Amino acid sequence: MSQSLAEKFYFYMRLGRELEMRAKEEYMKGNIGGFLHLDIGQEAVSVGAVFGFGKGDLFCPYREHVLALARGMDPKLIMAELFGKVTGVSKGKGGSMHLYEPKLDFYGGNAIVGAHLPHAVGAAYARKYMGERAGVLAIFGDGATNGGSFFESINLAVVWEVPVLFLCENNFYAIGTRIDRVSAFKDIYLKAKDYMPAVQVDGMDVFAVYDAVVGAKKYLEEYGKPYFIEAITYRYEGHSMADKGDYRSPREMETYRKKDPIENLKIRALKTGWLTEEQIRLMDERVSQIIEEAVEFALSSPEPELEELYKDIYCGVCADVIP
Ligand SMILES: Cc1ncc(C[n+]2csc(CCOP(=O)(O)OP(=O)(O)O)c2C)c(N)n1
Repeated sequence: MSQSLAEKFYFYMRLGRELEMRAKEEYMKGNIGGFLHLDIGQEAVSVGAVFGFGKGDLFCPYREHVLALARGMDPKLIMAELFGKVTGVSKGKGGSMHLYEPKLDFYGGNAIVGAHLPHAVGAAYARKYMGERAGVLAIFGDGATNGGSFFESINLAVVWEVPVLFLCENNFYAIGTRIDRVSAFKDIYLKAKDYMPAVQVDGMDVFAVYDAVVGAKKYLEEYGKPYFIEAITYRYEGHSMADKGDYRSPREMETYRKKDPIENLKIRALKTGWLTEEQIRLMDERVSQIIEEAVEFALSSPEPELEELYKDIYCGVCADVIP
């Protein structure tokens, strides 16, 4: 069991990191525009959470590339979306913050901090109303827990008794603002613990995240009520491409780089015999090839036509009023 999980975790974390390193490069070349928020350093949370949760609706923040990959989104469709090409998963009109695919129960990519939390509670309510037992996973940053929509959502999830797993990626910063300047609690799970079961895990350890999420999912299924996990993690890059992230001390950054989720999984997997050097080499090669193909696909895809500007904005009757 641990062996196959280690293989899957390593592959997806590596794929995520490689996709984002390449996206950073392509951004600097001018092939990607708009916002680009990288998950580099935080991959264990994204991968551990998505695989631990299994089936169910997923509501994500704008730092969602690795979450989408782990959910099964094609890297080509992700890369093309970042490039703003018509072949992208959101037809090139959403970009990095708006990867969206209902067929994968993947409901964004949301740009407004905390705005997807009420959506997650609403989706869980709808599932319950229709007699389904599926849970909903809502992922957000520590900064989001200072906003009203966070408290409204955890409150309503308790009142309505709906199975939402609230998963906070605590990387200690909301853009350049450090957590202790804006949050009453540095341990974010304390904000939720009077509402629902709430735990804190090491978000740099993919197995720890996975185990916690598997446990939480069982709780959702058994009791049909919400649950809260805080994963302690760290982003290596700035908040987005517009930010160097140099408000953090070199010592702090070094401390977390030593906890690198991919390197540490590799060391552990080699030591326990879950993976061999050769298996890792083959996976690294395969990842490079997939990313290369994704970039070629994005580069050779066309841009959306001008008429596309007015499509997919309104649905139903409202669509008629658009020229
Ligand atoms: C409602 C709202 N307020 C402000 C912003 C601007 N903004 C974008 S990201 C961000 C920081 C969010 O930090 P956090 O929730 O910790 O997530 P992280 O970026 O660390 O993953 C802010 C304030 C926004 N997008 N939406």
